[in-house]
Amino acid sequence: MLTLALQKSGRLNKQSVQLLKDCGISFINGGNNALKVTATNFPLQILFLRDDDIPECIADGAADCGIVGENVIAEKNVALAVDKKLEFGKCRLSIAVPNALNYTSQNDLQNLSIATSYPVILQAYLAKNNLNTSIHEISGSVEIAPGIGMADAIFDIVSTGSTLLSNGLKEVETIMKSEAVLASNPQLDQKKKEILSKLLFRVNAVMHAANHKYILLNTPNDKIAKISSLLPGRKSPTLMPLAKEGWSSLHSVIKEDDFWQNIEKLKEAGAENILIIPIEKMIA
Ligand code: PRT
Ligand code: ZN
Repeated sequence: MLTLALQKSGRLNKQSVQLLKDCGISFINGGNNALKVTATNFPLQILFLRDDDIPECIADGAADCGIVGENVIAEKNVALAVDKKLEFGKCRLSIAVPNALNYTSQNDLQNLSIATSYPVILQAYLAKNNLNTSIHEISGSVEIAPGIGMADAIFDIVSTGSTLLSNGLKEVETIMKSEAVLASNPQLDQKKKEILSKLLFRVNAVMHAANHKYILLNTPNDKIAKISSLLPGRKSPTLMPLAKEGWSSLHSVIKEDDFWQNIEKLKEAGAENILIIPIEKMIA
C-alpha cells in the first residue's frame, strides 16, 4: 500500500482528486471531514492535509508521496524526489513594490523590508545576491503590508497579477516559478516504488492524452503527402479509402498546438470535414 497526501481544500484539491479519478483510481471522497480514505481498486491510501504539511509528512514517512506546489517544497526545504510536474497550480513567486517606488535594479532592494509568507525562499535569494534587506514574516494578506506601513515591499505568489494591481503594487523580480508536482520520499522500499511507478505510468498516460487530439479528415488522394506533412506525429497516419472516388479518410494523433498552427494550411491543401476528438488515455 502506498500513502499519497493531497491538499484537503484549496487551489490544488480539485485537480489533484480529478487526476486520480482520470487515472481510474476509485475512492469514496468522504467530504470535508474525511482525512484518510482508501482506494477501492488500487493499493493506495490518501491523506487529506494542509498543503504546508505535505512536504514534511513525506520526508518523515507519514506519507510516501504527495501532490503539492514546488513553492511549498522549496519553502519547507526538504529533500524530496520530484517524480512528475503536473501542469496545474502554475504560479510564480515574485517581489513587488509600490507603483510609486522608482525601481531600476535589484540594488534598489537594499535596506528595504519585505513582507512574505515565504521567508526561506526569500532569504536564500537575498543571501545569494548579497542584499541587505530585512524580512517581515506574515502568514497571509501579504499584499496589504506596504499600504499599511508594515513593510516596503512584498514577496508573494503571483498568478494573473490582478491582486498586485488592485493593491497598487508592481512586480519587479521573479524568484521562482512553481506548479503542482507529484513528489515522493527518495527512500521508498521496493514494493512502494513499484506501486508509485504504476501510479506514474497512469499519470503519464492521462497527461499525454490531455495534450493530444485524435484528428480525422478527408483528403483528395493526390494531397495525402502534403497533408500528412502538416500533421507532425510520431506515427504514420492511418488511411482509409472513401466511397467517393479519389478521396481518403486520414486519421492521426497530433498535439493540439500543432493543429491550431496548421489549420489554415490544412484547409488550403484541400483537407475537408476535419474532426478533432479528445483522447482519454494515451500510452506511448
Ligand atoms: O489551506 P492550505 O494551507 O492547504 O492552502 P493555502 O491557502 O496555503 O494554499 P492555496 O490553496 O491558496 O494554494 C495552494 C497552492 O496553489 C500554492 O502553494 C501554489 O503552489 C498554487 N497557486 C497557484 C497559488 C496561486 N496560483 C495563487 N494565485 N496560490 C496562491 N495564489 C494567491 C496568492 O497568494 C495571491 O494572494 O492568489 C493571489 C494572487 O493571484 P493573482 O491571480 O491575483 O495574481
Ligand atoms: Zn497552505
